[in-house]
Amino acid sequence: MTLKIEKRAWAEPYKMKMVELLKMTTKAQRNKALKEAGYNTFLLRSEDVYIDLLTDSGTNAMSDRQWAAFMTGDESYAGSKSYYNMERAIQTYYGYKYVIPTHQGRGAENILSQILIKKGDVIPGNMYFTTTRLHQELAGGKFEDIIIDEAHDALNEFPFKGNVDLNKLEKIVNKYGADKIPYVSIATNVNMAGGQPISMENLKELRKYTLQHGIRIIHDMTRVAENAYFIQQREKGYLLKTIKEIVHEICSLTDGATMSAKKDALVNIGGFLATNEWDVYEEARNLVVVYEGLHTYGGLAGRDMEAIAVGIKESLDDYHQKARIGQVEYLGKRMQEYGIPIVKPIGGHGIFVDAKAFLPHLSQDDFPAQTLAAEIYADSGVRTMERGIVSAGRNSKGENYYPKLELVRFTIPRRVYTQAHMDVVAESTAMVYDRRKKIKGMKMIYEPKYLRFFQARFEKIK
Ligand code: PM9
Repeated sequence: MTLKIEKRAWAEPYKMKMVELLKMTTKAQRNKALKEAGYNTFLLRSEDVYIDLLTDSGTNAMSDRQWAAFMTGDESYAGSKSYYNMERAIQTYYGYKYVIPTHQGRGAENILSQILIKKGDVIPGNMYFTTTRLHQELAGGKFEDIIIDEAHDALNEFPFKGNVDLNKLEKIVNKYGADKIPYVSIATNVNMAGGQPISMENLKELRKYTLQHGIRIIHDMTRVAENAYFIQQREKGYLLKTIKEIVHEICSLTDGATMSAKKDALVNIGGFLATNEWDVYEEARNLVVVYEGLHTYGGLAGRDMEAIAVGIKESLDDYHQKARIGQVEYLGKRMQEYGIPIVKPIGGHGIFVDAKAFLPHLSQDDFPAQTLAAEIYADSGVRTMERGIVSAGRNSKGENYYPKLELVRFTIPRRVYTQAHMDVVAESTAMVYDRRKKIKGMKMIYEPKYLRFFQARFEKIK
């Protein structure tokens, strides 16, 4: 009786009932596919991909209970009972009063931005997100980053890099006036910072400040349960609280939300807008019919709304989040064993490799993260995504943004891959790291007008 194990292993709270077979490719096939895709991993055909870590968006495996709920979907055009089931889940678990379904997160962002933002308004937020900022800009607003400085430093180990710097917010309020700020945009588990959480303490301080100035907080709750897991594990006083309780508390500190249910809520499509304000709801109910569909389906089938209702509940299970984030940590630690530079602390939905540190001989104009994502695909068929200068796009004057973080995101879909898959990913990245000095950059040869990272094309620098 002398065996002592410091930290017992995590494992998935499910087993497999069905598997999806994958095509294995040769290096020559992958090089051809890459060239045809203009060296943009978004333009690859998924059948040419072995392990797909492009995104955790809509790529989750649904549970047997979600598939069973799918069969109960009520496909009535109006007043579907599936809508009411989804509405009840959102009201019960998140606590928001009014709910508008949308086909995915950006559908909710579009409607909300049109309702709340006027030309000349300013929207402070804890780091930009691509679609969110674009909708704010299209509605006539301007995004201002108020995340703490630590978030822009890949190596800083601060446990809550999603926090807001209240001094930065105060400067913006003083400069523009509170009446020019329709809301502060707060993401839980900040995607572009590397899946980094905001603390409850910081959110409470922000709530206090915004109440004093009559400013709303709109919550991008796409990965709220992952944020809650970090609060439970890292913040004083939360270890004995459940993820369900923490999520409810987070939402209670905000006035409304947009959500891409394709992430935390464990479905393949769907989203919603939620608000506690009747007037905003009333406007959204009017606008949703223009862009999405009637306010009781918003572009979704009844079966999708049933799956979301069940997925929300499953996402709040403590064992689920422990295994989910356990897997992300496992990949991060494997990469660290090989000395690969990654964003620290390890975040919630993936590992973010620091492309500037990986390829220090490339300038940001040589697209180091884009280049690295292409190299990793060529090595092993593992698909990742650029989160750097290409994703950041251009400002209103047409100049490139130069984000401090130039990252490749290895995003892990929920309940899809095994630990052995993670080993393959780590080894492949290590092989590319080993020959990093020989890697040359790329130039952009086609740039679309909006969200260029999705469709831009590149060529290797000879
Ligand atoms: N995020 C992601 O891969 C999918 C599209 S962008 C590559 O991370 C946040 C924080 C997101 C997000 C999507 C959306 C938009 C809003 N907020 O994709 O429209 O991470 O459902 O959601 C993606 P939809």
